[in-house]
Amino acid sequence: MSAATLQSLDINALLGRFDPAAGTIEGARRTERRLSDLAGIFLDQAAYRAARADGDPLVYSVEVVEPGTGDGDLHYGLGVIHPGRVGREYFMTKGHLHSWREAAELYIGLSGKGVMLLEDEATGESRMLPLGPGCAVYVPGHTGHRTANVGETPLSYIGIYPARAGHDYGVYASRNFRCAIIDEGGAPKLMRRNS
Ligand code: S6P
Ligand code: ZN
Repeated sequence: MSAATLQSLDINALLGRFDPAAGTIEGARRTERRLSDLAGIFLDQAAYRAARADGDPLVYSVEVVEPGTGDGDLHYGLGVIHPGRVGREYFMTKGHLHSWREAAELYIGLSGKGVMLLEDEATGESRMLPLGPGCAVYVPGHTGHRTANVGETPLSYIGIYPARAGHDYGVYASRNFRCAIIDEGGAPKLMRRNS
């Protein structure tokens, strides 16, 4: 695959018009994740079953722009996580590592109140960082990342990553992150899982 050049990209690839409230970017590819897509990631399984009995709400959406596929190209996505809880955990993303493990990513908070859970793949060391207006989070390579909405309004953010990063969901589908983010007295807290 050859890298994108100024001549080969049309205006829709060069100019991204986005709406952080709607979670849309003109011409972007959209993915939606509902509560039913997140089975098994929450600590409190009874609370998950109770929430599912009530329906299947939209938990988050991502709209992705992929202008080029060369090694030096960038992709970016606009994510919106809706407010909600399952037990003491917040609505959150599935979370992933990049298939090309070296790939870093920059998250820029646009609205709402969020946190990111970062997990070093080699050591398992976990950190929780704030994400919201005025906060950017740098996710280094070899680092699993998950985002949670810890507020009462939609959390929107943009994530920018190398075009060749790819998404590896397999690791956390089989063993989940080592830590969970739970609501403790109205504030998010990082807590080690037992399993
Ligand atoms: C992509 C970037 C984000 C996520 C989004 C949803 O590298 O990290 O756009 O795709 O936050 O999370 P997930 O884990 O479902 O892809
Ligand atoms: Zn990522």
